[in-house]
Amino acid sequence: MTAALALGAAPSCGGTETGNPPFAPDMGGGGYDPMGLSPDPAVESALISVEEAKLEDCEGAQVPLLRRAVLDAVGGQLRVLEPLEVPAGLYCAIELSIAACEDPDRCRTIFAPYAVSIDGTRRADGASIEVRDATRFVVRLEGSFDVTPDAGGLLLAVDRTLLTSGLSLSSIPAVDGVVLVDETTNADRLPALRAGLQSAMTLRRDLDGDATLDPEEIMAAPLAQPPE
Ligand SMILES: [Ca+2]
Repeated sequence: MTAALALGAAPSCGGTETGNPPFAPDMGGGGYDPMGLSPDPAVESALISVEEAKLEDCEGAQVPLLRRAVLDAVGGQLRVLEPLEVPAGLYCAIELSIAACEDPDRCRTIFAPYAVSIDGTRRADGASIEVRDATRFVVRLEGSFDVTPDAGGLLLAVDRTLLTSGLSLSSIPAVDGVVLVDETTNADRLPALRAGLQSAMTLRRDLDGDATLDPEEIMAAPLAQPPE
């Protein structure tokens, strides 16, 4: 009993600060291209629909952070329909359930019929790229980060050069000028899309509190990143 209490009080697993009321953290997001790199295909639209995000404390307990959000990795915006309150404290992971928002009553203000929807242009021949994934999957990011009213907001960041890098889009013949990847066409490429999104995402600190991803926030070390 004593040992368990001592473990629970260890600084690396501080958990929640008792006595502080739960609060809804400020959330934002966006996409970026690492310096000197440009994605091929050129990404013109990338919408990622987050059905639910959960924070995980350093003992593995999860608390819901938000529901029904859309991350626009080109427009540089995270729209959250349902922000939730969480206990202030130290957290060690964030899990995102990526899924289409299908309930018209609850999702009418966001257009997100797919879990992931990417439009772009293939540089070699100018073919239009359309990637549509309707299957639910989970993205997990791990790190050690404070979520408190004073620590600053959280940003979901997407490296756009990694989004489609595993799909081998250059090897798919265009049909009427379009390269389509969805549940019925070139569906064997969709697992690589899900792996690509997992590798492309990080959790960042919103240093200036404007809910958008700024260059200095990309230069700073991420709060949480894909597990090794
Ligand atoms: Ca910012």
